[in-house]
This record gives sequence, C-alpha cells and structure tokens, in this order.
Amino acid sequence: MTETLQAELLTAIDAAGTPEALEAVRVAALGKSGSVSALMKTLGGMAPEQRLVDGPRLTALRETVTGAIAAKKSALEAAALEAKLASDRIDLTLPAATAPQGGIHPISQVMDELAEIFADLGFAVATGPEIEDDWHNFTALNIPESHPARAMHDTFYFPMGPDDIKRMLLRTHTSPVQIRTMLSQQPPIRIIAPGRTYRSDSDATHTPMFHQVEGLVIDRGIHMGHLKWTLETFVKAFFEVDDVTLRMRPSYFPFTEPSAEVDVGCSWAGGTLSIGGSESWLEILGSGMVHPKVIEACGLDPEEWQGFAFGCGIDRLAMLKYGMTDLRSFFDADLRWLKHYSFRPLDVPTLSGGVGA
Ligand code: 2U9
Repeated sequence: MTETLQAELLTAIDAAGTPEALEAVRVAALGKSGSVSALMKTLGGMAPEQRLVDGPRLTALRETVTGAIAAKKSALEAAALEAKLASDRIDLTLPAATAPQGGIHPISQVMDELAEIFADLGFAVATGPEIEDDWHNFTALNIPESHPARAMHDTFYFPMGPDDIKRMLLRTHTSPVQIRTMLSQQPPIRIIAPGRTYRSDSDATHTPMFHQVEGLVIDRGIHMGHLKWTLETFVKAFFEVDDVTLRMRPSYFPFTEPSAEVDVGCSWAGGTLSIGGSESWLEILGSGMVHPKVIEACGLDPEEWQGFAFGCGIDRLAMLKYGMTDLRSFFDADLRWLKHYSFRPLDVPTLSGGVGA
C-alpha cells in the first residue's frame, strides 16, 4: 500500500511540468488532508507493535516524497532561469526610466566642444587657481608693477592682512595657468586653459565674471604659420564651416611679440550673422608669439624654445555660435532662458556626433 502510493506520488512529481502543478501534487500528498498526511494520522490509533513497524515506513515515505518535491522544485526553478536568461534581451539604447532633469549650460557646452576640438590637435586641458598672486597673473607675463596694462585689467584685489606677504587677486585672465604649466612641465607643451576670469567691469557687453580660453604651444622652431593653421583649424571645426577666412591684424599684448588680433570673415545677409566668406569681419581672438621675457620668466631659454599663444572669450563664442544676443542672460538663472538654450545632459559633445546639433 505505502509502496504503491510512493510510486504514484513519485510519478506525479516527475510529471509536474510547472511550479503550480508541483504545488498541487505537494498539497495532495503532504497538505492537511493529503494522502501521506492521512496515513500519518492513522499512527495515533495503532497498537504499539504495529506502530513500531508502520511508523518508520510512513516517515520514510513522507521524507522520500518531501525530498523528491524539493529536488523537482529546484530543477524547475533552474530550468525557468535558464529559459529567462536565454530569451532576455536588455536594450541599452533605451532611454533612462526617468527623464534627466536640468540641462547643460551653453558655456559648459562650448567648453566641452573646445576641449574636444583641441584634443584632436594634441592639446591637453590645463586648469589652475582662480585666486592668484601678482607674480603669476602679471609679472611673469611681462606686465611689471608700473605697466599701464595692469590698469587695463581692472583687477579685483583681496585686502592685505597684517601677516600677508603677497597681494592676492582674482585672476584677470587664464594666462597664469600657462605660467604654472611652463614652470611645472618640460616642453614640448600643448595646452588650452579654459575657465572663469574676473575684471571689475559691468555693462551690456561685460560681466565681472566671464569665461576665457587660452592656448599655449611651446616647442622648438615654432612660428606664426603654426599659429595661423591652428586657429584656422579651430575656427572651422567650432563654427562647422569650411569656407573660413581669417584676418590677422598687428596688435599689442605685453606677453606676446609680435601680437595679432584675429578677425573671422562673416556675412550679415538677411539680417542674420553667418560665419564664412569675407564680406565683413568679426574680431574673435587675440594671439601672438610668446614674448622671450615670458619664456625666460618660466626658466626656459628663449633661444631654444619658442611658442605661440592665443586667447578668446568663451561667452562671446557661445553667443556667436548659438545666437544669444545679451551676455548678461548667461548668468541670470532664468529657467525659461535656460530651458531654451541648454543642451541635453546625456549628450556627449563629439564632433562626429554633431557639435551644435
Ligand atoms: C602665456 C603666454 C602668452 C595669451 C593671449 C590674448 C592674446 C588675448 C584676450 C582675448 C579676448 C582676452 O577674453 S579676452 O579679453 N586675449 O588677446 N591672450 S595672447 O597669451 C599668453 C598667455 C600665457 C604664458
């Protein structure tokens, strides 16, 4: 009797093809009114000698059935997992479940684009402190104490404390970053230094904090031809136009000699500005060959090492590329403006992926 029941139950367990079918077999055998439970209940009414014989037999039956159900359950679970793994596909291109909040500010976007363009030309991005000393911001750049260029910069100075030995200031350009790089690295050097700069100046076209990018190349045999090619390549990539004409006008900066201001050819056809051609000119950059005195101040021999440098305002670059008209709106934190002009946070600004798309 027990043997027949055991054989039947083991066949039923074996035949159960789903967890639900197996559960039904378990309830029918081991549940409150299951067949095995009913047999176990008969033990109570048996004569002791009979119980001695049937007790171990019934317990063995219950254990065999329990063990077979557990083994079958594991087998069914393993098969279900196998099937799920074989059929599951994760589409990594699907958007994240929650839409990302916020956006990339156009100035950050332009900084990322600059880093991308110059990385392709072998330039690294260098950064440095915004609170600087007089020597790194002025003296090393051939702007001595009495030089009129110091007045031109409308510098924000920190008050001198009783124990201060150095007058600290908010950097008026990112040039001290290049000075620090020249002091800490051996040439050849190819860097851009993007970042915040400060001048005490505030009107429709100036904000007290603004963004600059400067570039520096130091190597042997560097000349103006390298400078012009680099700037042309940069302007073409940044504005995404091949037909670009640059015009270099002689200028003066204390840290470069010779110095040139760079205009890009543009047109105002239809009342809107477009870069390209040579109908009209727009000043976008200052540049020149690094002054021998600056090279010397950084401990290098200007007979051996030459270089070129350039600088430009990032805020203005962003306005020209993305069509903003008022510089001050960059820093107003107006949500409607930000929504309109910001870039999607998960976009990677690669040139191949379409800068400005
Ligand atoms: C070192 C040597 C030379 C950086 C340069 C300019 C010309 C320039 C202005 C453009 C618009 C600043 O934002 S702006 O007002 N910059 O015209 N900057 S050359 O020359 C350097 C820098 C560092 C060691």
